Amino acid sequence: MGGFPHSIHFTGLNKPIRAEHAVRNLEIIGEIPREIDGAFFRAVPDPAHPPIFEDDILLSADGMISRFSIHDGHVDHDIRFVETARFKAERAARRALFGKYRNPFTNHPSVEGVDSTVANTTPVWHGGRLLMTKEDGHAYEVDPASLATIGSWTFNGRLRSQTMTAHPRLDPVTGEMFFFGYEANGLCTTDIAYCIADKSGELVSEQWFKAPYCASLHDFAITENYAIFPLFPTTADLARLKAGGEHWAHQQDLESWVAIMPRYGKVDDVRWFKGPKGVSAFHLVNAFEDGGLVHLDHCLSDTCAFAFMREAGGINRAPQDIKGALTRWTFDMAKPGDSFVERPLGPPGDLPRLRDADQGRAYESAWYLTMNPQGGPPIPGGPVGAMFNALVEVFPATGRLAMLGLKPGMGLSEPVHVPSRDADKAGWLLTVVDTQMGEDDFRSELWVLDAGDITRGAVARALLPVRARPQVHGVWVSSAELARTR
Ligand code: V55
Ligand code: FE
Repeated sequence: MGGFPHSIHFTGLNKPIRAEHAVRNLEIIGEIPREIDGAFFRAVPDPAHPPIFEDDILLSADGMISRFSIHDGHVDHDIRFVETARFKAERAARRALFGKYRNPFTNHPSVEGVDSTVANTTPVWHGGRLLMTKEDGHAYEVDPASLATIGSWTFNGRLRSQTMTAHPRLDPVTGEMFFFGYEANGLCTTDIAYCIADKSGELVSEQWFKAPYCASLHDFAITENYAIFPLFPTTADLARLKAGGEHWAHQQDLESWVAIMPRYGKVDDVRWFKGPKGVSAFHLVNAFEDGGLVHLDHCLSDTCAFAFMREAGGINRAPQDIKGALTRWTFDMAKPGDSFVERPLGPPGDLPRLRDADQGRAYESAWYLTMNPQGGPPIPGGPVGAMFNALVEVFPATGRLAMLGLKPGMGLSEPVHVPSRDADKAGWLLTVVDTQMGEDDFRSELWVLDAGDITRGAVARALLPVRARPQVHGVWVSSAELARTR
């Protein structure tokens, strides 16, 4: 085939850009607070080549690493492809060689055995290394200064799991990184690897356990004493893959499960709790302990957010008919049994951001993206095809909500939090905001918000001279931390 498909995954804000660039001194409106000093790294999927299949999706696009460097009120932007083995093979051939999303049976025979991950989901900073992750494979290490790709990161060859999540959890007190890999023993296997890296980045623990089915295990959570793995019934099937089908199909009639184990304990001590049928969450805000209770706060929906996963499961549901809420599941660890209590905490949404220091602890507030009732129809773009147009701060203990709703024709991406030097101050949020100017014409800006009062809107904006494609996740790394690069 010739060019890019005309589907939502390749048009509008999702129209491929594919250009690596370095822009110095972005035009600034307002004043960037001087205490913001560091780098905002973002994972931006962008397909380097037109796909083999017309129905290809954004989740398959090659990872690009974007960086806003902020010093003394100035902002620079750089973006480069992560040069994965897959990217290099396709670049040499000047065409796509990998087929459908995570289906190796649809790949060109010339790439058999070539690492297929696209490293397009989350930039992770740990142990002085910058990693670009994707849950279907190993992370790629990237040089945080040049953004050059260093190579596949397997913890010095020690990680046995064939995969690593894009959502590790970093303990703010111990500096450890807790993470997992699912399909750890290969395609469609039910093995989950639960791993811990110490604060220097060395793998110190890897244990495997079995899941009741091969679930799309996108995120997990830690508390001071537990590791928590929620399994939602979006499942993989080898026969379907061999027949050229989708990796994932959502199963509306299958139970969800939550595995909870002592975070430094043995996987044999996993306790399984049975949850509602057919529900789905990709992102967890946080988990924490409250006496003998464990609370898990997450972005829950009554079905899967991705249309292609619903359709593969025979579910016909319009996006506007999907119901959800920011939801708390509470587990009483002192009681036997496999049940738990559910209550809503906030409006439906996704892409939550917690202060790093609150990870695994009781927290006062967190932020996530939602829809502004006054924001008009969402602008097309992003992995699910529609951009969020409001940011909310939720205070679970009081139920208070603060909202920044964008105007019609605007959308925003997951924010990062920049702590203030003054511990009493709330710090700042950084988020990329896109505004539709014409049919295929968008303007992209980096907004700086006051984390103590998001309703004020941007306190400063840095204007990109070219449109940006939607990011997935991002991370803030201060200059002090970057000085610890290995
Ligand atoms: C997600 C994102 C992915 C993926 C699977 O946000 C799930 C959910 C950007 O890639 O491959
Ligand atoms: Fe994610």
